[in-house]
Amino acid sequence: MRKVITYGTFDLFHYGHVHLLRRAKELGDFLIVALSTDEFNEKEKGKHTYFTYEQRKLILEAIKYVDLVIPEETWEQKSNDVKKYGVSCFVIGDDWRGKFDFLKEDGCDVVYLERTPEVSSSAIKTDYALGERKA
Ligand code: C2G
Repeated sequence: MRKVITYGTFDLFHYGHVHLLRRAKELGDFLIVALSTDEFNEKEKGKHTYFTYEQRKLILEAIKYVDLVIPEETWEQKSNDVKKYGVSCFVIGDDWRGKFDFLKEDGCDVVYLERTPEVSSSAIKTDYALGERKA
C-alpha cells in the first residue's frame, strides 16, 4: 500500500482543497491529512480559523479521497510522520515549493502540486464581507 501525506489548515473548505486532495490521492492508495490544530494555527501559522480543529476534521473525514486525519502540532513532525506511518509520498501545494525537499532523505517522494487559482479561505472571508460572489 502506497501511503501519501499532506498537511494543512483546510479552513472554510473549498474546491481548491478538493482539487489538492484528489490529486494527492491519485499518487497512492491511502491518503493521510495532517490537519493543523487550533493551537498550531494560532501560535505558529498566525492563522485564526473560522472552524475549530474538530469541525475541520469532521469535514475532511467526509471527503472520499481522505483515509486518515491526524493532528499537525509542530513544523518538525513531518519526518517522524513519514517513518511512523510508512509514507512513500509527501504532497503539498506549490506555494511551498522547495520547503520540504529534506523529506527525500527519508526515502519519501516530495511532490508540489499547482495551487488552484482565485480561491482561498482568506479571500472567501473578505469577498463575502464585501458582497462579492463566485456565482
Ligand atoms: N491549496 C490549493 N489551492 C488553493 C488553496 C489551497 O491547492 N487555492 C492547497 C495548499 O497549497 C495546501 C492545502 O491546499 O497544500 C491546504 O491549504 P492551507 O490550509 O492554506 O494549508 P497551509 O496553511 O499552506 O498549511 O506544514 C504545512 C502547512 O500546514 C501547510
